[in-house]
Amino acid sequence: MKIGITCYPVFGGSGVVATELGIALAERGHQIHFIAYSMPFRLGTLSENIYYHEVDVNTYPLFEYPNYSLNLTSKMVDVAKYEHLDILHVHYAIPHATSAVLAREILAREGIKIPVVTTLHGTDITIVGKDPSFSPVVSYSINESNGVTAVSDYLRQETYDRFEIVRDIEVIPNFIDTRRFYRQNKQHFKRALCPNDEKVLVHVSNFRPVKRANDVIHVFERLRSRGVGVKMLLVGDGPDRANAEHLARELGVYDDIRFLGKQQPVEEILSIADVFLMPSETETFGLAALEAMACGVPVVASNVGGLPELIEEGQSGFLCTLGDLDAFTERTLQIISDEATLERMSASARSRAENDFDVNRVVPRYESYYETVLAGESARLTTAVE
Ligand code: GMT
Repeated sequence: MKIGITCYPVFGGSGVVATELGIALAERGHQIHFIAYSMPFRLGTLSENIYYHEVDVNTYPLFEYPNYSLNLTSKMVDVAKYEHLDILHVHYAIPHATSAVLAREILAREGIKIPVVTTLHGTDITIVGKDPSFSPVVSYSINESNGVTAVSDYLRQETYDRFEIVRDIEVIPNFIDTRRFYRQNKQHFKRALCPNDEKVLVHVSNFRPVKRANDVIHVFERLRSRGVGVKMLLVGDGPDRANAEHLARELGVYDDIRFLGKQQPVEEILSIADVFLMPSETETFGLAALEAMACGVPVVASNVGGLPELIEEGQSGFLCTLGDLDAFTERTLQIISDEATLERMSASARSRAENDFDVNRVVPRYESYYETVLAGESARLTTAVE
């Protein structure tokens, strides 16, 4: 198949999933055309079967605000027509699904048929979608797509609850390349960071308020004040990073925390971690947690959103009440204070990633969904789903 993929190419879970999907589909023999405003950051070098088409966000003086959505639509029309695409797969409802639906209608006038598959990732529904003025556009773009997928049961239900949806939504979870994400031997790195054999806590996020980065600092401080030998690595950057650094200084734990900023490859850092902390207010899936699990790192996370679909309580990690810092501290301690527990949970985390979320198990589900959509069999319901 010739597949056009559009995503936000910068740091962020939806861009990562879209890029990894394109790479995996290309390896399986499909021709992939990324259509985005910059090269997706996980793409690395282009290879056979992978093409990149840049969307120019023009700056003509009359347009005080750049017309990203229309520039994207125009590029989709162009690429679909001249590269003879079979399908457009967009990640994120607005504006990507909206642009794709418009491109499909424009192409239809020229006798070119191209179905649109939209994958919902979460913040397009749970955060952006909260602005009521976007609601009709989001509903329209979902309803008018030829196929729609969501990354968890939770997100599927949220979409039905928040919007006027009159079509089916297929759940296809996120996935991980377990050949790339595995526990590597990074003992030299571990020894340099932990001269006294301390345990290592890791948090990876974009430091937006929804990630509750300050909770991670509080948990660390509580462990330190109980005399537990721990260090912490914080990976990523965003609006709350400065707050978190400030809090760490205020609580007197800054010297035992490393703020590493945006890092590639994250799997090397995860390879020396003992526990991954994800105290988020919501997560539709929690891709960063899955990356940690594939590297054999148990996760202590909030019991919210799609996280219970990923983390099996007491096996690959623990789920705590949102904001319950005592629970987060106790559960982390439970894992790191007993070698047998740590080893057992580390092995369970890896198995969970391999057995249920490996790229080779999940990507074929996208392929068969494309076939369903191309055959015109994805259902458009006649009434809204409750
Ligand atoms: O994590 C983010 O805030 C970025 C965001 C995105 O849309 O790029 O991530 C969402 O999609 C990821 C990929 O499907 C999910 O793994 C994240 O859980 C989800 N984030 C939230 O729901 C907050």
